Amino acid sequence: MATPYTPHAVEAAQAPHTAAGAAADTAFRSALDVVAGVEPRIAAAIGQELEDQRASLKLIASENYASPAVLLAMGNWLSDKYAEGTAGRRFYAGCRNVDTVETIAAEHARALFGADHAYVQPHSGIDANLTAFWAVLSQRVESPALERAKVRGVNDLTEQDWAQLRQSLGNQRMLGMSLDAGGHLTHGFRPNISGKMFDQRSYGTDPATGLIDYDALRETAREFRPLILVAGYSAYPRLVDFRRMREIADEVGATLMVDMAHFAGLVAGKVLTGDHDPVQHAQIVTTTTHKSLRGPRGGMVLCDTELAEHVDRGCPLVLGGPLSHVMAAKAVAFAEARRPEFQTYAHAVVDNARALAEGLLRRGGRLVTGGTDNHLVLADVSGYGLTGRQAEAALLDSGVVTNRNSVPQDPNGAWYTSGVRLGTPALTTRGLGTAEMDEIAALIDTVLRATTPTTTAGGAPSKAQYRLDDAVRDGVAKRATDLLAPFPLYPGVDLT
Ligand code: DSN
Repeated sequence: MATPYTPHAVEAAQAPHTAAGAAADTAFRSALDVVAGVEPRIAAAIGQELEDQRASLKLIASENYASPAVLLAMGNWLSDKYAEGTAGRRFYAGCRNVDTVETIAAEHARALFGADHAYVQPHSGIDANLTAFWAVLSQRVESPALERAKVRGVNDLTEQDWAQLRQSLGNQRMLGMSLDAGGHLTHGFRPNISGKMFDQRSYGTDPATGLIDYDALRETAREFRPLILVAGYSAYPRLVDFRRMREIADEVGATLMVDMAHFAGLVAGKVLTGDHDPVQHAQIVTTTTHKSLRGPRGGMVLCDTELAEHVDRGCPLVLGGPLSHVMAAKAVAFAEARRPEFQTYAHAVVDNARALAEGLLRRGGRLVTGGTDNHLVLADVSGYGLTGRQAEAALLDSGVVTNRNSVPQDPNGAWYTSGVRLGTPALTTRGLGTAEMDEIAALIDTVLRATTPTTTAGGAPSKAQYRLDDAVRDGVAKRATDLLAPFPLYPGVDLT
């Protein structure tokens, strides 16, 4: 029997009747009064965002709700300081407090994940990945063009520079998970800079099971011989065997890099352990800090000691000055994640995702891989006769916030898609449990059954337009509101 999750002690302490709750309420209200004194429309938009978040059934797999302590750590004068370099070795004077903040954030991160080294400066997941790619190139490849890029910065490189750079780097290769199997743009695809830096090839999933086919991946790796094997995903609902990934990487002489942006909270919360813990197996691990990890919007790189000096050159090689106020908030979030309650939270995220998956399957839904082992569910909505875009919009009309997503070999491409991605980190933070997840599955099924594509002028079913029964929409929206009512968001904060 799973331990029921009750909101994190830090959140519970924000209840209106406690001193901490009153303090958070005063802090946010005072801050907005100060903002309103200069630009009231911005204060109003910030306040409205809280109301919107409170009112929506948020199932976006990459979002969460950070604690008041994390949010408040970002709104202060640390933002005013430039601090290029690393703690104790800055290009600016007067950085002692930034040094303190960065050192504490890195200490917490190393302890939380059992990593040799933590670099907490990346501003986002893309920045963290870019830092990691350059670190591996810098460690393993000698190139005058790379040295020039380190001095000039990558933003100033032309297409011709890129071609020369790739050539001078020996046309290095990257093998990552394909986009439609759940990989990420930053894993070597053309719209991202990683696709310009590397010759890229993808591994997919088994069409019959939707699972990673490690034997096929190994064959591809043996033939392609990448410098970097990238593991990790943003839309794969199952466990990844990182021990096996490392064996494949070692066999072909690749560095194993894992992008754990989506599931860092499950690693921190000890859901993903042993073969499923990327930090134990990969030489370099990147993440965002705001998804299942529930910190501020930002990124981080963890790595083995041998890569540390290369990773630490992220700024100024590919990053602007570190955001010291965000590093402070990362430190607070990591401290929260080291508390035992976070492990209960992380397990509840997965229990909730399983309950959501089972609820959809029981009602006839189709899920990629037939279920989930992590925080997300990828529903194939083609069985309802809809595209992902129609399903996403009809659910939004009904107060259920999701995002459309490709399914493997998606006939509708990346814009319309055939899938909807559903994630449980945010609603679990609010305290919703498995019973509520089953009810949410019922609401989703009800909306999708009541939605039909309209036809285009030529008589074909539209991929974007749809008709949704008004009574169903209103009934589901009302039920979503009722479902959220016992789980207030930031209960201590009253901006009215
Ligand atoms: N935008 C994130 C997501 O939704 O998965 C990944 O970059």
